[in-house]
Amino acid sequence: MSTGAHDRAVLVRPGDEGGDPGLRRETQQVRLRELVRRLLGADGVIAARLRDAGLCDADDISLDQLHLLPTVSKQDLWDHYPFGFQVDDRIVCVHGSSGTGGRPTLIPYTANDVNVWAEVMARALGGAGVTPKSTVHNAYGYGLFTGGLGVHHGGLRLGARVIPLSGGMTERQVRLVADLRPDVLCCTPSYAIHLGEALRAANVDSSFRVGLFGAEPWTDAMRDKIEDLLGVRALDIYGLSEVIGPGVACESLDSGGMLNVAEDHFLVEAVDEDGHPVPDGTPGELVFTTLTKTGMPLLRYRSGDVAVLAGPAPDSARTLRRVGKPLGRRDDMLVVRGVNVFPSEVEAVVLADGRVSPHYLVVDDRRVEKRPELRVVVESAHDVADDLETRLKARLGLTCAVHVVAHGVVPRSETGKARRLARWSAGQPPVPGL
Ligand code: DLL
Repeated sequence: MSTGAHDRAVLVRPGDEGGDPGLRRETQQVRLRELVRRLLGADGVIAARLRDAGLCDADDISLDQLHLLPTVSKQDLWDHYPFGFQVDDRIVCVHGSSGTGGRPTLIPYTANDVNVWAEVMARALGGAGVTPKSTVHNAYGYGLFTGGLGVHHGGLRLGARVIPLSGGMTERQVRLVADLRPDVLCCTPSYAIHLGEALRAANVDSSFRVGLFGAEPWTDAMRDKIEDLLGVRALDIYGLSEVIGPGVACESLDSGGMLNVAEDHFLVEAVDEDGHPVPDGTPGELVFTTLTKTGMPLLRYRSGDVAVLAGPAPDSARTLRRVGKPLGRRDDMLVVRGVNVFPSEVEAVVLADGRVSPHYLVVDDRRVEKRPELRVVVESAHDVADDLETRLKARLGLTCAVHVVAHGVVPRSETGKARRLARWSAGQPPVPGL
């Protein structure tokens, strides 16, 4: 009898995930007009912008002209905090992200929105080979953060057995891995490492076959570390609360290292800094339109996340457009002595070295204004500094200072998103001994 996750991707909704792209485009067109009709009817912030742009009738809009319509930014959501973008009062729950600078973003969901969310998350899990026989160890935080409940809704929709661990209390998590032998792990990539190390320390074998890791940027080098530590297939899952939460895009076992976008619900574009579309394969900021959401639907939301777009995976039953592993947020991109660097590019170099642990910190040292330095703190028992500096210089075109510290010095986070970047302009170093 087979139990748990399959080693092949399951199509949960063949007509939606595997349907003819031409037909899907027709559906998107219909849904786009319905969305614009809803927005104009609600007469809110987006309606005012549409009218200013000369669009007063939803029937006048076509997919080809989408890129000409006004966008919405995170600043707009803050300016109209808490619910200025809500257009339907049948709200059943609220989620959000803690955000930077202490400014939260709150997202109201209708029952329809929760239904869409469960649907796209069930598809994401199915693509990872999760079946109704699977046991899902869900260590994403439950709460306002969308990770925990998003996976939960999707797991239930699929009929899998979800264990709602939430974040933290790692000892108890280790205990339940030993007792329940879950085959699917869902958590941030940094917590996957933390849990894997805790399992090893406790002499508990990993029972996981597949994992869906996201909520923070991570590289293929990190993937190798996680796969090695936990014996899993490690897949990337992406999403943002403004759009729905996890499930906007997710790798499947057969998606060739990129993430399938649930584009029948979330239309995706990639644009340059001036908002102009970039061709497939060129990194751009992802812009999302929530075609089917009703509580707080967004037209052309600028996510701040940078990634490439591509067509469907050649050998997959899925016919969805794909997005590459997100490189990072536009506002996390460092400009050091004129060179643009995403912390994830540093990760790719650092973790490719087998002598370095997966715990590292990129420090943007601005103490001397005229001479910014990029410092990279790594944990290793070896003197890897010279090698890494040479490789970082080759990859980034930038001289970095690598500092090797002992195991355990770089701060870990048991809950929430990993902090990979520290900005240092004065005072104490972000890590002792720097
Ligand atoms: O992080 C939703 C989520 C939960 C996604 C669980 C995946 C798994 P927020 O807290 O609103 O929502 O944060 C959204 O996190 O704009 C990205 O900058 C970043 N992010 C999310 N997933 C990835 C990923 C959730 N796979 C913000 N790779 C987004 C890189 C990611 N960055």
